[in-house]
Amino acid sequence: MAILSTGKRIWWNEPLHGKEIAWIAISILWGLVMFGAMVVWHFIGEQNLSNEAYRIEPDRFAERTQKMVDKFKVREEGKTGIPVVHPPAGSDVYILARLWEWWPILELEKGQSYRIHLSSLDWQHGFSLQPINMNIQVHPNYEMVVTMTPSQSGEFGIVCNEYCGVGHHTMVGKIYVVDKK
Ligand SMILES: [Cu+2]
Repeated sequence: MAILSTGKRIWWNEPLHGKEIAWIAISILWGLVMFGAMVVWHFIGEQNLSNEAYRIEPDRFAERTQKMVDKFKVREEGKTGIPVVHPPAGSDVYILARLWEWWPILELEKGQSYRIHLSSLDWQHGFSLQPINMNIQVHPNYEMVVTMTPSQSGEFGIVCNEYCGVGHHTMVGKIYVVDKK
């Protein structure tokens, strides 16, 4: 036995009910509102970054990071052996992500701008600057470039917020912001 009686089987020829048209209109309009909100929120929400992205080979990115470290290393972090780098204001600064570290540690000056380059040498990681909560996806073969101007001095943590394996929770980096020398 059919679910519908023979007379009602050609349901697509039935005229639309007024209420149905109203709901379709509401959902289309709401979709447009949400679409517009994405654009508006970029400007007033203070959440989305106006960052740039470029293709780059992991080896090339590692090379550039190493070059910066060799040039501007000022000390090592405690007994960890991780270099702390104090790059000149306005320069290109590199932080690489790999299993399981953010390398190197940066020392930036308050009120100065830096072009921060982020990329991964292995697989996807998530750059999350705390406690400001600035978040950027970090992928191998792409570099994200974002201009940062630290507005307060102190110690800032970088955590990985994309699960990247057994050492994920230990993937913690650091940025020092110091008063201008
Ligand atoms: Cu990670």
